[in-house]
Amino acid sequence: MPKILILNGPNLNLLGTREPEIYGHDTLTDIEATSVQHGKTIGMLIDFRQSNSEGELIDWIQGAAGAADGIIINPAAYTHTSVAILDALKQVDCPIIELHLSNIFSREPFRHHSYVSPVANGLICGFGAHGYLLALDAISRLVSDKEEC
Ligand code: CA2
Repeated sequence: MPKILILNGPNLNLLGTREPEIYGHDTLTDIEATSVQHGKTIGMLIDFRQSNSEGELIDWIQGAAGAADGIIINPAAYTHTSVAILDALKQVDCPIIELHLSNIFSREPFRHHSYVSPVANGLICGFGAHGYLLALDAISRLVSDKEEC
């Protein structure tokens, strides 16, 4: 069964507690549960993680080599700042999907640029928590043609 690493960046552990008009009412634990369930339905094993630390996210990306078949990443604010996450993702050989709950292009101009997009196979944004399921459907297509990272 293909293994998919879902990575979540800083402050996403606060989901469901503040700014529901932007990020929705689901907590990250809710999103993990629906992602794991959807993975089972479509035949993929989900490893769901969150960190507030850039270094830890990079360690996890590096650790995906040979261990995961695809990466879905919501880098949160690091989307707009992190050359280090870009460099780590460049070393990854498996499909990568960039994911955001909100539509970053309808928000402040500083959110319109992503360091991750150039190395992602595709970008899903603006669909709230449902975006995680859309990303799983999309990556399941991509991994069928690919080897591990
Ligand atoms: O829309 C997304 O998923 C973002 O990646 C979320 C990031 C933001 O910096 C990106 O531009 C877009 C922010 C995550 C912060 O999440 C919170 C959730 C609840 C309360 C406070 C922060």
